[in-house]
Amino acid sequence: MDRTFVMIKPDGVQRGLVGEIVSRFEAKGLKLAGAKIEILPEERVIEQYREHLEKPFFPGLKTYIMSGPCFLMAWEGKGAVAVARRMIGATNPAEAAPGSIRGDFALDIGRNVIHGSDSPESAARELGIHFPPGELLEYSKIDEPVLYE
Ligand code: IDP
Ligand code: MG
Repeated sequence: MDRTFVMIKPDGVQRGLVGEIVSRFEAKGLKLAGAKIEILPEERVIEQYREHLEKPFFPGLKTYIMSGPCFLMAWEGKGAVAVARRMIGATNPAEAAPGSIRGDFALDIGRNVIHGSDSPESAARELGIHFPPGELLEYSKIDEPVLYE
């Protein structure tokens, strides 16, 4: 099964959106393999966003991500990476489709509530940054026989 890394950013945590967002992924049928609330240290923010280090928005992005607790999750299921990205919506919430998380809960590209890995390779890399070996669980869930063909 595919796994993806999803993180509710500090604005989402402060705005009380953790339960709503977890609910959406659960209702979709994805399985939670790991979750924790954490204030990220600088090294892990830099690792997470290494492709953006030279971008003009990076200093602001780093300050934003470290401004308070994030809620980190590993979600598992068929096509989990692409499915989660679609549920999260476009990077700029002003353009994100209604029904997506960013489309429903945000307005500003610099405060877009949530992160999701953009490919299976990024997912493996990002899960490795934030969840040490052994922290992600493997278990069966009672809905699996009716969820999948
Ligand atoms: P993504 O989160 O949809 O994958 P990326 O282009 O990878 O989008 O950008 C990573 C994060 O950097 C965004 O989610 C957003 O928080 C921030 N970001 C991207 N572009 C801008 C910008 O133009 N201004 C401010 N923040 C930005
Ligand atoms: Mg990205």
